[in-house]
Amino acid sequence: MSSTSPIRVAVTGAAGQIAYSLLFRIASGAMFGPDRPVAFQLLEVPLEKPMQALEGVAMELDDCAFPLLKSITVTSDPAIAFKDANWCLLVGAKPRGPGMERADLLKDNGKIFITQGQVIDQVAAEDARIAVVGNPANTNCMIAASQAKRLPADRFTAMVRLDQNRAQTQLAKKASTDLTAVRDIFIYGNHSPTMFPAFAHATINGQPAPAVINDDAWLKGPFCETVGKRGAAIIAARGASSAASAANALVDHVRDLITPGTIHSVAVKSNGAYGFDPQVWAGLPVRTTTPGSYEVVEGYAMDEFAQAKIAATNAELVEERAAVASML
Ligand code: NAX
Repeated sequence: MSSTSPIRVAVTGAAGQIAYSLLFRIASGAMFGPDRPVAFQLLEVPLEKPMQALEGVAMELDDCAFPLLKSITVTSDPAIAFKDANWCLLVGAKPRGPGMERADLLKDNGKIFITQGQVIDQVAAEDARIAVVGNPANTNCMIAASQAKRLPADRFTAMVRLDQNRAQTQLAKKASTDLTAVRDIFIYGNHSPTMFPAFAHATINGQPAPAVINDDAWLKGPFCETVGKRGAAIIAARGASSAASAANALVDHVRDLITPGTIHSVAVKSNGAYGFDPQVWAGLPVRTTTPGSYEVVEGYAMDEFAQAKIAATNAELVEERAAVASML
C-alpha cells in the first residue's frame, strides 16, 4: 500500500453514538494524519432502523466534504465491511440489558466477535490491525483473536486509552498543573472498575507523581476509584455512556500505535507480562516500534499495593476467559 492510497478503515457499530463522533474525526485526518486519505467500510446490524440511521451518517459525512475521505461503503455484511481493511475498529456490541447477567453479556457479545474474528482473518488486508472498543473489550478482543489463523495475536488490541486519559486528567487536576505536565500514567488489566492506573510510575513536571501529590491515601483510594468508575459517573450525569471521549480515545489509541517511539496503554495479549495470565488481553504499557507494531514495556517495579491491584484485575480477566472458554 503506497502512503497516498487510502487506508481502508472498517468501523462496526457505525450508526452508534461513539461512531457518530469517531467517523468525523477520522475523516478529518485526526487518526491517520492530515495527508492520508481514508476509505470507510461501515458495518451495522441488518435491521431497518440502524441501517437507515447509518445511511444518514453517510449523508452527513458527504456533507462535510472532507478532502481525505475517498469513499464510504455502508453494509450489514461483515465480508464486505472487512474486505481488504487495513484497520478494523470493532466498536459495535450489544449493550447490557436490564436484569442481564454479566455472563450472558459475555456470551452474547462473544458470538459477535467469533464471527467478526473469522471474517477479518479471511478477508482483511495482509497488514490488518484490529482495535476493539465494544465491551467487554478485553475479552471480546481475545475471542476475535482466537478465531484468527492467518493474522497473529498481536494484531488484536483492545482499548484502555480512555482510562489512561481519564487518569492523566485526574492527576493534573489534583496537582493543579497543566495536563501536559503529567506523563507515563499507564493502565493495567481490564477495562472495568478493576483496572489499575499505576500512579507510582507517573511523573508530573518530571518528578514522581506520588511525591508531587503527596497524598498516598488519595492515590490509592479516590484516584483509583474515580478512574475505575468514571464510565458509570458519565452515565449517571449524561444519561448515556461516554461517546465523544471514547471516540477521542480510539483516535489516540490508533494514532499512537502508528507513531514509533510512543509509549501508551493498550490491552494486548499479556504473554505473562507483569504476572498476568499469559492467555488474557490485559492493559499494559506498550512502546510502538514500527507503524502498527509494538512491544510491551517491562520492568516497572510493582510494590505490594500494585501487585494486589494487578492480581485482582487479572482474576477478573481469568474469570471472563473461563466464562467464554467454549468460544475460544
Ligand atoms: P451504541 O449502542 O450507541 O452503538 C452500538 C452500535 O453497534 C449500534 O448501532 C448497534 O446496532 C451496533 N451493533 C451491535 N452489534 C453489531 C454487530 N454485530 N455488527 C455491527 N454493528 C453492531 O453504543 P456506543 O455508545 O457507540 O458504544 C459501543 C460500545 O463501546 C459498547 O459496547 C460500549 O460498552 C463500549 N464502550 C467501550 C469503552 C472502552 O473504553 N473500551 C468506553 C465507551 C463505551 O462504553
